[in-house]
Amino acid sequence: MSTLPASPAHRCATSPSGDRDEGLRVVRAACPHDCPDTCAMLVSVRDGVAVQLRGDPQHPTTGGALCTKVSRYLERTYHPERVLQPLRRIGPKGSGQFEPVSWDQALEHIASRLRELAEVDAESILPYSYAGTMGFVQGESMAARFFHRLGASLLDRTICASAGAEGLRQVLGGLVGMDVEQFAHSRVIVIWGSNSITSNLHFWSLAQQARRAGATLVCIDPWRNETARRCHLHLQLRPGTDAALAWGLMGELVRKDWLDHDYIQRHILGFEALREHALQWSAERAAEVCGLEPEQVRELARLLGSTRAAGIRVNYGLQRVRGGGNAVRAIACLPALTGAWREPAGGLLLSSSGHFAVAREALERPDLLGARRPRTINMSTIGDALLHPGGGGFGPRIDALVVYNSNPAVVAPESAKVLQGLRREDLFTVVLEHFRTDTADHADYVLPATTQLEHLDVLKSYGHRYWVANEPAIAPVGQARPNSAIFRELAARMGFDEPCFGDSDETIAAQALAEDPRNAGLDFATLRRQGWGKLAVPDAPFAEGGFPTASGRCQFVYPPDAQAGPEALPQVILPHECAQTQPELATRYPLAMLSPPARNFLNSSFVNVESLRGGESGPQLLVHPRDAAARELRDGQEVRCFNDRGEILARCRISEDTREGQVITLGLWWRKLSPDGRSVNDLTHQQLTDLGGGPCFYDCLVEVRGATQAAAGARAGA
Ligand SMILES: Nc1nc2c(c(=O)[nH]1)N[C@H]1C(S)=C(S)[C@@H](COP(=O)(O)OP(=O)(O)OC[C@H]3O[C@@H](n4cnc5c(=O)[nH]c(N)nc54)[C@H](O)[C@@H]3O)O[C@H]1N2
Ligand SMILES: Nc1nc2c(c(=O)[nH]1)N[C@H]1C(S)=C(S)[C@@H](COP(=O)(O)OP(=O)(O)OC[C@H]3O[C@@H](n4cnc5c(=O)[nH]c(N)nc54)[C@H](O)[C@@H]3O)O[C@H]1N2
Ligand SMILES: [Mo]
Repeated sequence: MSTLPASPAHRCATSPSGDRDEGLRVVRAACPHDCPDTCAMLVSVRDGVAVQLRGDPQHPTTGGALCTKVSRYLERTYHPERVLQPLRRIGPKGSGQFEPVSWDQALEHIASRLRELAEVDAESILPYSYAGTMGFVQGESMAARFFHRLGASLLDRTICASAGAEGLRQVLGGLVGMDVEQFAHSRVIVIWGSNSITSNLHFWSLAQQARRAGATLVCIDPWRNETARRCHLHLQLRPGTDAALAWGLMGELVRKDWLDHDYIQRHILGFEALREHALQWSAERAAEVCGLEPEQVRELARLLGSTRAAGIRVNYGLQRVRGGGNAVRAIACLPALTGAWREPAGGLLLSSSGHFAVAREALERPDLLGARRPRTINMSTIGDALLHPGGGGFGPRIDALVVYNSNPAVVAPESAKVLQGLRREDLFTVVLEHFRTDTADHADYVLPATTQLEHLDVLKSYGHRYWVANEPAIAPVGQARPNSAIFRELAARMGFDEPCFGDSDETIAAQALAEDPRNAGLDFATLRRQGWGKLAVPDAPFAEGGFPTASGRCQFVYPPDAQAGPEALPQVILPHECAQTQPELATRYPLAMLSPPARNFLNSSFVNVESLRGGESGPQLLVHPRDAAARELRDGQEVRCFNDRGEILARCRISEDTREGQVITLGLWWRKLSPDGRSVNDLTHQQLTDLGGGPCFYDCLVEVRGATQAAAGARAGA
């Protein structure tokens, strides 16, 4: 048992060696990163310096273990390249030339520029943020209040999950599903569109427990990644064909009558329409679309149809293609057909975030807009929005961009346009950051932000059911300030005098937890003491139906209408870029490119941590042996991967882990830390998903050539 007393900061503690250490303080923290695991952490502090960081052994899903990257969080916090004071641009846009200025000068100038713009039209100002930290205090609270009060354009935060979220909402009613801890008891686990060992490590530990107890593990992924290699079955389908696979499985379940008729009758809307349509999907037809063997489809249907405790772990990897929203819809129908929801260890989990009762209105204060209804700009098309004279179609041009918790110069699709936008000399850009990222290099002002060890916060999770509190462990490094403090200070300088702009971080953290039975009576004071607390949500939330949809049923059809026809069912929508939908493009660019997360990075975070960057050894491109042979590529050789939008250089890795006709490159390398100064989103496009307006990162055609061959070709052509 832990010897931690129940207070936020413990005056003395047991040192790692086990001795009582009077100078050591252990502080409860939460991993802030955009990851389903949201680990509870313990930080040891001596003389004001954080000396050790570890997973909380008491927290059930963290289980005392952190991933490789977050166990290097001290290296990141004390990194010699942290931005330690406010910086003002002195060179051309994007040159990364800055001079230090005082906080007072920086904030005064920023406030006066924003005031000037707001006097003409506040919608010319755009916040740009995502999940650099998932905390409510340093995320959308004081910042949201500030932009609402200002009347700035609203940002649609679509860059990661909006297609899947909308798909799931249509079927289940929200981001709800299995308790991840129950996967330990599943008999069949299907890992669908996720490299769990990389991106959901603590779920993988639970899947391992299940496997040791005899469970069958199945992976559905176009890449034979490290997770797929460790599963019993791997269905290595063509990217963007998941909906067809789900229909093939439904066809089998219906034909073989592996259905829970009682559950269907009581808790499903639209079964008749689905049944008829499913009968048109033979295993052969699905296999043909997906590039699989029919027997693989039948085998998986048999597993799902014969196992109640079958848990499907879907992750966001499969919804970054045109049909991503409908793919999630189709998959989400499966556990209702077989009655798997009756079991705590059966059903599906994409995200647990909808189980948390969050007081969003109290945090974000949309009421500060008053009667104003500013336009909304989709963050996934920021490149077009910055370049459009009407800021993306309607309203004024974007004249000011305030970036926090995000790195759009690397993470947003079609970088050439994003960079061209960021390089506009008439765009006023403020970036709140820990580091001089590629985005920060384009700022007029860079403001130094605190890391998780330096500020207070409270977090929910999208992978488990615990609220987690984060206590500051150390004083801010250099002159860094929390995002919340920066927006509070800007609000004061703008003359915003509503009382909510005076709320302290403690007050905001307390506001985050809504009064709601799901929060199990938890409040921030309790969380601070305990570190974390679990929601009161049933182990098997839909054992008796009760889906949070309009109809209260699991909705196979949308909009929900008992008479709906096939058009209301989940659709099979092929990628924007593939041989079927764009045959001409596919003759020039025949290879589908995937760019999923690298194990040692978190999107573009941690790329500048040397010990982690070393582990990834430069941008690599996985090429199938037959594709390599056709292009006379050698393993280890430098290659150009390109299309009409751009090109990147990478080291060729010839491997059967990818499909023929498909190349894979991992992670989001900083441009300035890549040998060629480029990044993979130079190649991706800004077309959106079927639902939710999400980006299509894994729906992208390219061609590959040896780097030297290409140069020779260019000379010959000249
Ligand atoms: N180490 C690490 N952990 C991370 C992240 C990271 O960058 N690094 N990112 C975090 C973030 S932001 C998120 S959103 C989460 C989830 O992150 P996700 O981006 O969902 O990451 P993965 O779960 O690894 O899913 C990617 C997998 O989807 C597969 N895939 C690609 N296209 C398709 C397809 O069409 N169909 C199917 N079935 N599979 C496909 C890829 O081959 C890859 O194996 O993870 C988080 N965790
Ligand atoms: N090609 C391709 N592109 C992708 C993906 C892909 O798989 N392939 N994945 C997509 C996905 S799933 C996502 S979620 C997005 C992620 O996109 P982003 O949310 O932009 O994620 P990061 O790259 O981690 O950048 C977060 C930045 O926030 C900063 N930060 C962290 N904490 C704080 C803080 O407290 N205050 C301030 N001011 N800054 C902070 C970090 O230093 C970091 O630079 O990228 C997307 N882009
Ligand atoms: Mo994400």
